[in-house]
Amino acid sequence: MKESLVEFQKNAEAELNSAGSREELLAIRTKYLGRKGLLTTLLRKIGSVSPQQRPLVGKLSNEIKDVLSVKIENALEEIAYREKCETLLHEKIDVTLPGRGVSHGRIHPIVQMSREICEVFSGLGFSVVKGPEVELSHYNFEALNIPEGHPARDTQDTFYVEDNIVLRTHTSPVQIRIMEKQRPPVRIVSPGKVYRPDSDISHTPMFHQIEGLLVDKDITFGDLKGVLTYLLQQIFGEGTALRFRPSFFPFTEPSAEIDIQCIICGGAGCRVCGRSGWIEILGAGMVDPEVFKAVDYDPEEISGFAFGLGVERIAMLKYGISDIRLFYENDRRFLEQF
Ligand code: 2NL
Repeated sequence: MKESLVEFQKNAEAELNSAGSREELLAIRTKYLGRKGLLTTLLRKIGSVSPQQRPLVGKLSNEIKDVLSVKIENALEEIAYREKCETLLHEKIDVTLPGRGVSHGRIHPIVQMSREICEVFSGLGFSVVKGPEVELSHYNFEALNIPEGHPARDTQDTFYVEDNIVLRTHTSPVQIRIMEKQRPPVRIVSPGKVYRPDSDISHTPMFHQIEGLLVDKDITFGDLKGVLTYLLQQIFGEGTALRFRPSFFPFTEPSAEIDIQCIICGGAGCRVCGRSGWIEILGAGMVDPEVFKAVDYDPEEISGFAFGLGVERIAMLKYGISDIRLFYENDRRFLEQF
């Protein structure tokens, strides 16, 4: 029995020494030490050993089992170590390579332009006010002296949500809502998105508008002229020449359109200004008494001026952009210039 065990150990070690892979080592462990392995088979014959010898044989078999287990364990670890070295040798990481870089967003040029304009008015004591984009037609039309049947209310010019609910076509309704709640003096500008069913190189169905309103005792057309001249000189430069032309809006009387001297050709005449040398930039006027009556202000006691401008239009002129759609294509090569 003892000889069989020694022989068993010798065979197992010989196989172990020539084993090169993890699979071979595992197979050897199963073959020699497994539950149905050779050692188990050998020990079944312990019955034939004399009772005095049995403990010695038992001890020897345990020692052999331990020695073999440790050798297999060590050989497995050795293989794992070699594999790891191999991996590290091939999977080199170059820690000196530059990183991927974190790109950051920026404020959209239209929002930048809108903030720049609002800041001019904040400096003059105006408050910046916001309101809903889905609006009752009362605030978008009636209160602004645009009665039912007026062409501006046509479905050609307005997005209707329901019979009496529209996407606002200007930000004036925000100002009507403020006047309803607040007595004069009122000094506000209302920036925001507005909607009209238009689409070409100078119109998008959504665009940004800023309207302004100043109401107090004794406000005159001279105040309008002074404030808007100051605005345009802040935005386009001190020397910018302006032209005030008579015009018409249902909500102002008298009304004016304001042109700046063409900043592309300096007034000589070009494609941008239609050879006239002037570019329309603002609409404005003295608030119509009908509008004051709609918000319960007394037109005999107070007066005011109001104006409206398109932010995209101003940004296009200021930065020489010929197609409004560039603002809405999200091409980073365009946006990153601002
Ligand atoms: C334009 C013309 C304008 C107004 C907007 C206004 C607002 C109230 C009362 C009276 Cl609450 N008027 N806004 C006045 C004149 C012109 O906009 O061409 N916008 C792009």
